[in-house]
Amino acid sequence: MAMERSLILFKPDAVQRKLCGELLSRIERKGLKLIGLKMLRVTPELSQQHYAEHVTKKFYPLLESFITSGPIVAVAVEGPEAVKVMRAMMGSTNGRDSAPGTIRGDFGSSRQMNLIHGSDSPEAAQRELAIYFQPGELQDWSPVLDDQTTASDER
Ligand code: IDP
Ligand code: MG
Repeated sequence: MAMERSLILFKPDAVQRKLCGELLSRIERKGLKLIGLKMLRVTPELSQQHYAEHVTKKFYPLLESFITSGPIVAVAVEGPEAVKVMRAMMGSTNGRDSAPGTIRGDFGSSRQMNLIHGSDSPEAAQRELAIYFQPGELQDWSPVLDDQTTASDER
């Protein structure tokens, strides 16, 4: 099974609404391993780097102004198929379309202010993790409960 990493951001709306604990708790309870965590303020330059694929889109100016509007929390997670697992937990982009039970489905109704970012592929995760974390800021550790939560062929 592919052990993957993903870059997760709790966006400024999640910080403002004091939902960081709730979101982190969902990630931990799902069984994903936290390997990096920090609070920071996204600059316009960082936003353009992160959202390179969206910079030329019509909605980008609004997105940049939103993502730079306040502090965010960056989380690096690791686990079997972590990218897919996180995207499923997040729900679809627009909170109005996201299924109940997902983060975006449970806590929001906006297409832009949708609380959380998660890498959409292992390749994107690698690129995005390098933007937000120095290699030395990611922790290599083995959860002692692994043998209670995952079979040996899933690790
Ligand atoms: P994703 O976060 O689900 O991967 P993307 O399409 O990659 O969605 O868009 C990145 C972010 O840009 C979204 O999470 C959302 O905050 C914002 N966004 C996406 N589409 C729109 C739009 O049409 N209008 C305004 N903001 C948008
Ligand atoms: Mg995306």
